Amino acid sequence: MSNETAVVPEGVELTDGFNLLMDALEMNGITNIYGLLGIPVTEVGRMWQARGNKFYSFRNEQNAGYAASVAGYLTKKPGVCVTVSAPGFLNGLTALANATTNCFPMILISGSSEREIVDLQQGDYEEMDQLNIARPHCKASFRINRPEDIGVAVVRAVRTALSGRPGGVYLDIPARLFSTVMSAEEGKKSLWVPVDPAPAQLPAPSAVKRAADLIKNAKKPLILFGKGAAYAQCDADILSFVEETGIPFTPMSMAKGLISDTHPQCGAAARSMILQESDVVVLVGARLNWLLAHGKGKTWGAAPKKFVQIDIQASEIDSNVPIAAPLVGDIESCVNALRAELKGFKAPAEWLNAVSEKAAASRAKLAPKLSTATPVMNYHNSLGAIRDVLKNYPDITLVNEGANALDNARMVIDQYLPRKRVDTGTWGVMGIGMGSAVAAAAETGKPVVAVCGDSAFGFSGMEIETVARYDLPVTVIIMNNGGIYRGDEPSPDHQISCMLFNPNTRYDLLMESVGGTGVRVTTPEELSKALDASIKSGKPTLIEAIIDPAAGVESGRIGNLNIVSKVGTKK
Ligand code: FYN
Ligand code: ADP
Ligand code: MG
Repeated sequence: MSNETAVVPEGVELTDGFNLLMDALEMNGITNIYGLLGIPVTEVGRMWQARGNKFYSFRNEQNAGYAASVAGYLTKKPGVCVTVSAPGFLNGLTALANATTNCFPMILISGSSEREIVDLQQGDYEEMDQLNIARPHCKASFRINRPEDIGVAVVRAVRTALSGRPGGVYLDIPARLFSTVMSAEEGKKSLWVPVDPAPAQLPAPSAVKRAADLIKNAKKPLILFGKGAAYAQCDADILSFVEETGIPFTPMSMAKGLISDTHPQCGAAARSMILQESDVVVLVGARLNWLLAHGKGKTWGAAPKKFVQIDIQASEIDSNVPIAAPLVGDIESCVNALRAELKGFKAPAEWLNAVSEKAAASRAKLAPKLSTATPVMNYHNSLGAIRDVLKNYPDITLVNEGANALDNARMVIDQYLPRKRVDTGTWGVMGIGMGSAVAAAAETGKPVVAVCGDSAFGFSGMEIETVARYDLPVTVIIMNNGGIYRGDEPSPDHQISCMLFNPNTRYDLLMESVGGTGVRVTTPEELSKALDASIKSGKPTLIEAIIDPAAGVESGRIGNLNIVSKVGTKK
């Protein structure tokens, strides 16, 4: 196949790779690009903005990529990240791999070196075989070599990112292609929009009957929603499924708010009890991975457990334990097929009552801790203050990362609406905070509150300049306990402990230095006041909440994963 581009006759109107790429993205409904410019993609940003579209320029490509992936999760259109070659591509690749793990649709577009140099390893500027390095970490990796192929490449990238299990796609564009010209008329003919890029996938009627029979015979059924159910955006169907059947439910962290945490059938505050005592568990867009103890062990109790699993990815079924009733298809089709088959079914009322009682007891036990004053704020009374303010703003997007800052906020802060909580996701990634906050503000147009541990914030902290530069309605709350996990680790002779930060760090002044508002608070009352004022202002604000260095536990609620030496330090 010739790699030569047809010679264009004199006087014919021309287009080029830059414009064809932007035409194709616009045709697919992309308006926001997240990225960091430089050789050879700088003009992409300028020309994208010249077309009246938004380009959000970051300080590190990893954060731009996190933003693009969250844009994909929130909009069901692929989030687009643009980077330079080699190091910029590698920074973006971390976010692309994370998007693929989280099942968020995202397209990473990186400039790259010319094939004739890379393939002979002749040492080009930022030379790297990006196409092949990306391939194992995303759904698909494509390279475009001719301008007339840009259309089909973008269509393939969009369809691959959105269809089936959503995920990341890499588009590799060798530098020269951007400025390669071709006839504008021929170029236009090479572009198209994919028809139904994320087609419904209906479950087999036999599978629906098998699942419904299992549920109808359950004494203690449970519905467990994952972020796949939140992503599906069939919220009314999901609520009807729960209320028609009377089955208690519990959400994984990013599915919180799919149905309000205050719903009478919500068993989130009775998590251990419902996982251990349920006899049939309906997984809806949730994987039985490490977050669910791989479906076995004491988390699930000793009694035999039967799983119904709704998932669009057939190979996810039986990934960890036997699934008694697989329902392979898209969540909307599967849930509605089940509803039809379960017409008239109601779960045993005594089971729902037992769940509600346990949940109410847990909430009542936690409540006083959320308002008990302490000499220095802890996670409970600081998050109690945040919760009470956010109760008044249900459509705010809460971004959450950290260890104790994550685990305690997930427990304390109720969510009322779908897709209003974005957090560390399946990998438990530190550093998703600022990119997620920028994307949530850009895509929803509504205020965002990011509750970050001081360690987690450090991974992407320079992006507060990005937040301030775009004057976004983002409030960053840093739970500053002075270290990773805790701030009171004893230091060895002549060193500062590897787990500590400078206790006098003034994160509030950092935000002021980049043009935002910085506030340092030491009490829940000050925190409430500053948070409410910030949300009302709609301006970029950082609130540094001073937290007791002795508060928190190593690794938060996943301390069971910690590894410690059995023999101690051998000098
Ligand atoms: C929950 N709970 C509550 C409430 N909500 N009690 C009172 N009121 C409310 N509103 C109870 C719940 O029933 C549990 O108690 C407990 O609080 C914790 O609830 P959670 O967080 O839902 O459950 P758990 O056990 O922590 O879930 C396991 C997990 C979770 C692995 C899914 O810890 C998680 O998502 N961790 C993410 C960790 C991570 O990614 N960290 C980032 C890297 S940290 P019991 O029912 O009594 O058990 C780097 O080191
Ligand atoms: P959580 O961590 O919240 O439990 P996971 O990310 O583990 O959620 O699981 C999400 C699952 O949802 C993935 O297995 C993915 O294949 C599936 N999924 C995503 N979107 C859909 C959809 N529209 N229909 C069906 N399954 C989906
Ligand atoms: Mg900390």
